[in-house]
Amino acid sequence: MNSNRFKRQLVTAALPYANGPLHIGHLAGCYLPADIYVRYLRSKGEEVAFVCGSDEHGVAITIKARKEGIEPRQVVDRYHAQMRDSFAAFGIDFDIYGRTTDALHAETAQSFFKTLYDKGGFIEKTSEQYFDPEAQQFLADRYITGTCPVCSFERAYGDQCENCGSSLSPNDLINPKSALSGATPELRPTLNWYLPLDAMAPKIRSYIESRSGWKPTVIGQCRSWLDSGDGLQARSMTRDMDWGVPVPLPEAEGKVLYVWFDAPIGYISATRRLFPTDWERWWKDPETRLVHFIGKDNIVFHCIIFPGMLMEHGDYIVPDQVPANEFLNLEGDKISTSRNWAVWLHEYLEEFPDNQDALRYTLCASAPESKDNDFTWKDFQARNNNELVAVFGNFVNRVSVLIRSNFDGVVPALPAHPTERDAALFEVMETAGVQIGQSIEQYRFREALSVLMDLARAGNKYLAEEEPWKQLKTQPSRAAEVLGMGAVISAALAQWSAPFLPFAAARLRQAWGLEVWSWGEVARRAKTEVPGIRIDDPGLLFQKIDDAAIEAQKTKLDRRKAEMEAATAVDSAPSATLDFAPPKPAISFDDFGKMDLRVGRVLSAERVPKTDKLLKLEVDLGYERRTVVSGIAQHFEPEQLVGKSVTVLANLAPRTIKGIESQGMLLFAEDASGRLHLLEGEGGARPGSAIG
Ligand code: B3M
Ligand code: ZN
Repeated sequence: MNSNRFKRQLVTAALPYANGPLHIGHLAGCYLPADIYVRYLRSKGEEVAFVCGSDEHGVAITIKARKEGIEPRQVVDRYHAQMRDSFAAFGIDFDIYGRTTDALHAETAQSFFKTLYDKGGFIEKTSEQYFDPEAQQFLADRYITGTCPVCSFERAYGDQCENCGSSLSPNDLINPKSALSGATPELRPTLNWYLPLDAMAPKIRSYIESRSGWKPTVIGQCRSWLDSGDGLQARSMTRDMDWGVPVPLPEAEGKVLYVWFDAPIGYISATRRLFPTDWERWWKDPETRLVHFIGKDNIVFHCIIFPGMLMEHGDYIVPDQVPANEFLNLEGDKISTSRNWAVWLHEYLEEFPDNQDALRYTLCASAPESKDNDFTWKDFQARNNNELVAVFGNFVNRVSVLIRSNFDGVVPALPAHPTERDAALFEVMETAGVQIGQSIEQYRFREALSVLMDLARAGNKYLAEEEPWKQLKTQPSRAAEVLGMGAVISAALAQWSAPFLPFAAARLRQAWGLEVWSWGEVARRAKTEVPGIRIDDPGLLFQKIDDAAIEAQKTKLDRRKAEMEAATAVDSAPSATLDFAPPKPAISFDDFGKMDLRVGRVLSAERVPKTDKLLKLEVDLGYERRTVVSGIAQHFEPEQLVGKSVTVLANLAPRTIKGIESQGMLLFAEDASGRLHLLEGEGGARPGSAIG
């Protein structure tokens, strides 16, 4: 791998969708390794920019908004702020954390699109897409539900069946329905702009084959895309949607850029925000190395589609490295936002305050670098207690305490005549710095971290063999030398641990009054500059985590699992075989708040003459009486209702039915066969009680 031909590095981490909080899988998948890489490069004095931001477009956002009955804008504002804060709290040190709803982003993405368009880089194609005649809009795949052709699950989505995992297209669904209105969607023709990936395949293939230093998992996925049955297919870069960057063509009214077209351009627009005047050298100078940290589900977009777009455009450099990670599981199960199976970063911060390094450490030590890996709370505790506390923390603490209590806090001089053991320890230190750096440059962060810990281990072993606490009485001059050695190793650890454990490293450096040293100079400067300095107490660098804290986390997960199972049992048992009315579109809280729902008691009920369906009821609302006409005569005998409590929509505008003014509406539960039922338990509430 030849990195010398580059002058600077532009490092990106995938833009997370702003539709939910961040969890440990995000951190382990790309943000932590990217941060370690960047911190290391900075400490070498390299010119580097670290760019990220929120991905605020796409169906992921509109679905979330619909679920909550709020606007997409509110969703992205909320989660953008939350994600930005979580990243900052964990020390993920971006130079910029932008957002794709930034106006500068729209301009950047539109102009990129326009350049490709003017070059004839798109194919215009009319295709038949599902359209919701009630909601009057085209439907994204996710907005179409129906029966899975593979497993017959009745609530499969147009892009995927969550029951059997098959990936689907909306046309595969049996009995498709719009999730917006429940209507049966119709196919209607619509014009979209396609990137001809099929025609671009040879160029993309030679790009992939000319990469060096890529992980086998990444290259493997790329080849399987290129070699799959029909090879690469043209892919539409526009969508019939109203949330996104508008397609900058007059004939494309009501269409936006495909989120996977605009999101990677988010890296470019964020760089423009960061360096308004000279952003181009980061994107257009072949001496810039572009490195994308991502998770494995984003490989095709970063290794095939985005490079294809960049090559087609012509002015840009292409990604040089795409160190994608595999997935992190949690306690043996796939992390899942919808099933709430995750360790959320904002919750961790509350439950383990000031202990971000412990999580950074565990996630790096067991990062899914070459295969999926599992996070367990037990492992987290063991790594924290047996490695961070018992090895790293213990070593530094012993050196620090002994120097402060016996040498007035002044680091003693190094041995004038080093023993073999002294020399061997320094040897370990010198090679550690080189090895950690090499491993990081090859994106082997676990290996880098274990070399760092081996240095702390070597320090501990040295202390155990020399026993300076005994030498202080028997041979004080040797004790001084040993502690001088220990202080030098501690200072090196303070510098080299910074990419991994930035909080502890900063605390130690501060207490000892050490500046940040350039990576390659650490060993030399530690030896020459540390003896003679006065050190303060850094306090305990790491805190022990007790069994109770771990048990509490496991209990929380168990509880969530039970809740999840209960929910799916209710969901799938009878419901899967029954045909419920389709869910209605979300309403806002304000809409809900306008409804005046009350408990009413039926005082009398009688049939409305010459009708089959209508009953006329007198209902006591506590504060007044109402006459209500209700179409329930086929479900209840009038006398069956007298004395019963019912739910009344009390502020529905009066309507005259068969000459009777109906002053409200009664609500009942309807089962799958269409029969109405009184809600059990309504009997307890006083008439007039508000429901809500
Ligand atoms: N937001 C997908 C994801 O969060 C997408 C990444 C965009 S990177 C340009 O997994
Ligand atoms: Zn299925």
